[in-house]
Amino acid sequence: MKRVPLILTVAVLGAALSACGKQPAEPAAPVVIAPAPAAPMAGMNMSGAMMAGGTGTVVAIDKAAGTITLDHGPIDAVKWPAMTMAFKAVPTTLLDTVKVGDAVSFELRMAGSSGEITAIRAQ
Ligand SMILES: [Cu+2]
Repeated sequence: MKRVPLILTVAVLGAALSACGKQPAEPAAPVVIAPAPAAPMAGMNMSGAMMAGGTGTVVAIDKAAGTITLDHGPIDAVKWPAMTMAFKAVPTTLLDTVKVGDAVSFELRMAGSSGEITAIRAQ
């Protein structure tokens, strides 16, 4: 008679603990863009837009779309792994300053889940 409640208590406690333990395992958003005023992050400039710099290789330039596709290395400021992706270039005159195959360094102004290239130059 006395063991049943004890077993139930242990089972409930165990379930609660395992549910609790799953919390940190939930996938976090890979990139947090919205600047949190209470917790300024490294790389944020005075205007509130987050800037991030990186290096990579120009994979493609799309003048109609105004984008430069970069095979870029990790960007620590926004916790991005290395990847290949297209960025809008602002101003679009940046499209003419590099060519496919160039090893480049660049600056991004974070916008939404991506960013805009605000500066780029061949290394
Ligand atoms: Cu990327």
